[in-house]
Amino acid sequence: MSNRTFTMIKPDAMKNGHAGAIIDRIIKEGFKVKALKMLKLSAEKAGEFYEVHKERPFYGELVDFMSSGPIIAAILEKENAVDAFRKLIGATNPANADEGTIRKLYATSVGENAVHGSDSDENAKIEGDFMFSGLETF
Ligand code: FUP
Repeated sequence: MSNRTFTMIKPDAMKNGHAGAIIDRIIKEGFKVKALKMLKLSAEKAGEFYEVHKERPFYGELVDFMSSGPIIAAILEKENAVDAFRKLIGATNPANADEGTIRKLYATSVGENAVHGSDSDENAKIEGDFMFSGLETF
């Protein structure tokens, strides 16, 4: 089990002014920040990031949304990081997310759901390497 995961604060949460509260919550939950930056994905880069969803009906909207404004990307460290972080963010659809989770508190809809969290150790590594160079990772 790896102790790292990868997250993005998505354009809806950025636009709605929740980035500070989300980062504060993540740190208070015991995650250590190992990389962090604000950036805007091009449609091409967003498409590449979500390549696994290419055949899904929401792919076009997802790519448009994720390239619609700045995001904050981060690599986080904690014991059992992938599972612990997915528990903290809650279900993909905020309507189904548990009370107190980040998506319940800050997400807009299933498509605009405030934060990303890797779904496996393998993807955490792939996604972290996609967004950060070795010089930016601690
Ligand atoms: P999650 O792992 O919780 O981020 O969810 P998925 O990997 O299943 O989905 C990735 C992203 O696709 C979601 F964050 C938002 C988008 N999505 C939709 O827009 N509609 C859906 O029905 C499912 C996912």
